[in-house]
Amino acid sequence: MARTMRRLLLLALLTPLPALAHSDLRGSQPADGSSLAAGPTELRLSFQERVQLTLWRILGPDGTEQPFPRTRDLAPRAEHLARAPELPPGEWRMEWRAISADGHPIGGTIRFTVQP
Ligand SMILES: [Cu+2]
Repeated sequence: MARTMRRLLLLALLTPLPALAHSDLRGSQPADGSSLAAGPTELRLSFQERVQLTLWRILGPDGTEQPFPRTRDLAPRAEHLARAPELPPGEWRMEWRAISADGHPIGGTIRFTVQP
């Protein structure tokens, strides 16, 4: 019994804590679920730690990608900025993928609406 308890304790000590795991998205511009009176001028992804973005794109209502200029510097950083392309009214999706500070792949989708 004592041996089992010791084993469980050891297992608990060796199991990594999720809180120390990967860096999550802290916020974005546009914000997820937001409804904008006009198209955004700037795009931003903010993370808890520095991450290396491997994908960042905007998809329109019909699923086509709306290209926007990215910096050539792909260094890991906590804040990723870009000048927004012209986004006509409709429902948009901003997709991103990154390598988090702990080396794990992370990703997400931000949905927002540009009002007519
Ligand atoms: Cu992780």
